Amino acid sequence: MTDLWQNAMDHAVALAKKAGSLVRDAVQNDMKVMLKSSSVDLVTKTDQMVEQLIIDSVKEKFPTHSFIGEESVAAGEPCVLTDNPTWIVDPVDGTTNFVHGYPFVAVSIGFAVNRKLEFGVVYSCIEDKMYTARKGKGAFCNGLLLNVSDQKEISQSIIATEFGSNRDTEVVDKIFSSMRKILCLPIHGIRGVGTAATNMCLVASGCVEAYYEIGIHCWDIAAGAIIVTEAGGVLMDVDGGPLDLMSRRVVAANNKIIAESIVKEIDAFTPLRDDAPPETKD
Ligand code: LIP
Repeated sequence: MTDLWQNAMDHAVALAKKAGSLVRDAVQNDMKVMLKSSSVDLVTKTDQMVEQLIIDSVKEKFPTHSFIGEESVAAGEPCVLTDNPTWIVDPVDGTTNFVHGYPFVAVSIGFAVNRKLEFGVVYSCIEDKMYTARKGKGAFCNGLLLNVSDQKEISQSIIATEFGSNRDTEVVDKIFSSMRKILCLPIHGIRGVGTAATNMCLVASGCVEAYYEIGIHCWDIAAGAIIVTEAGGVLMDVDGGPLDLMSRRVVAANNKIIAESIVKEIDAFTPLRDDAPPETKD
């Protein structure tokens, strides 16, 4: 079994490289932008083409494995995590960045067995940074070992977050309220590069202490989650409970002290779960 997952991880790295080079080539050329859940939830031909390339290759090499992909789910495929080995894929994390030529775009491939993450691969393709982690084996960027920051003082920390793609004023008010409270703790600063996967890799790299967001999806965070824990970090829900990949809420931090300091300030809300029955989704 162990060798099989290593084989799958090697394949994920190769796929992420190939996908990343397609994404890099398409930046600023592929301007065919389409809309998904709202006028700010964007998708391009490249997202769809890259996801199809990954699915086809995974199906050929690992025909019994399951697949959850951002664009397949958008096209009506189920989003349910079972015990079966499952690839959880965001072909272009940071689609808005991609469309605008803002230079942070990642291919994110997480892999879970028995609903537990076994490995994660995030390729920040404009920067040419390949982040990888395998359960129990550490996290790496371009082959160099990653460690989270050892900072324990929230007042000495940088926190990453995003505004997401929900523009309901109630939701936007909560996002700003949380940010305001966290900023005024005070902390050194708030950052966000427009891709959840890359934000999580920055936590793993030790240059931001934590990342939190409500409204992300399992494909945005699956790979980054194991990269954070393998770099020594912690994951939790925004209410301080255990992370639930399908809940669309995440706190990833260098340690529990920093994670809990943030949790106290977040005005939590509960988006519709990724695995909610299709008839409950718009
Ligand atoms: C995006 C995330 C980003 C988040 C957006 C969106 P996409 O993923 O990575 O951090 O704020 O809501 O989910 O749609 O570019 O794959």
